[in-house]
Amino acid sequence: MIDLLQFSPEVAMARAEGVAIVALESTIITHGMPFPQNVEAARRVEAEVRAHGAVPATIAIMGGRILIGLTDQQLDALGQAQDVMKLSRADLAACLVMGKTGATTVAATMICAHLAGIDVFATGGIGGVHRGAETSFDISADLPELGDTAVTVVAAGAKAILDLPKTLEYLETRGVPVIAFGQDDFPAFWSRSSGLKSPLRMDSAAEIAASQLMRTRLGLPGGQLVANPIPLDAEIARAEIMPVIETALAEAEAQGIAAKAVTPFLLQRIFELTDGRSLASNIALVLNNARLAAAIAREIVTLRG
Ligand code: PSU
Ligand code: MN
Repeated sequence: MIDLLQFSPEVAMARAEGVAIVALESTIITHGMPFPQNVEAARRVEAEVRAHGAVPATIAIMGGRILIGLTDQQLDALGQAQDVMKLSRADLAACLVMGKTGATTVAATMICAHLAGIDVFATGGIGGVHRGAETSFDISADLPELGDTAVTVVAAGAKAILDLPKTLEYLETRGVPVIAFGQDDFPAFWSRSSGLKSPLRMDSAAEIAASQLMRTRLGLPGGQLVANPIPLDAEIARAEIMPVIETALAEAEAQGIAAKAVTPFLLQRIFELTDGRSLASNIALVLNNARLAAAIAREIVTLRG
């Protein structure tokens, strides 16, 4: 395994010294934000993790190896690369064997983080059950991954491009704790509330860390979804974002966008339709998640002693 994983110098040192590490995904860089804002945002998120006492490990696939932590040059190259594969559980092995460049989604990042012994992962939004899933069968592989792989994922909930009630039902079926941080409602990415109550609520990083370790003690596989509401000053009102989402969804349907292409298509259209405003909010919420993830990772290090 160790020759499949390639640790950046910074992450290798953190491992040697027992410093808390926070995993970060790369699909958000290649398929979630345009260049050059994507690379700039990725750097800011890494800096935020460092500023809060942990070391960032951005994960991607290059040259047949799983990179755990990217150097500045690798991050820059990834942010501009064309034809990067979007990797979920289904494609990870194939990408490694073919020696292609791949960006990891939430599901694939969880798998790689777990292999690298990293317990906590920060991102923006997770994939979920798409609207119309009863006919399209489009359910993100992120959801079953949360049921299988013991990593705590900090996200700002899920976007309303998804069917949020069905997403919560699916997570419940797969035994995934969905924990809203500091409020009762499940957040909806740009909005602090989805109008749905979160199954669980916690108000401290220590409790979230302790519950991940308790699950391990109980012999329960799988991770936790921490749903961290976007900061108030970065929120986009529901009334403003919902029509944009409806337009993007209608366009996706009219153009026959399907499978892996759905989420990147919707993200790009929403970015365009809000004149880039959605991006500023997106960056603010990822930074917020990076801070909470760093705090949880530090608590886990303390609890493990
Ligand atoms: N949702 C977002 N932003 C994102 C993604 C989802 O709000 O960047 C990305 C993540 O990498 C997530 C992936 O894991 O899309 C889900 O893709 P799909 O729906 O095809 O499973
Ligand atoms: Mn899908």
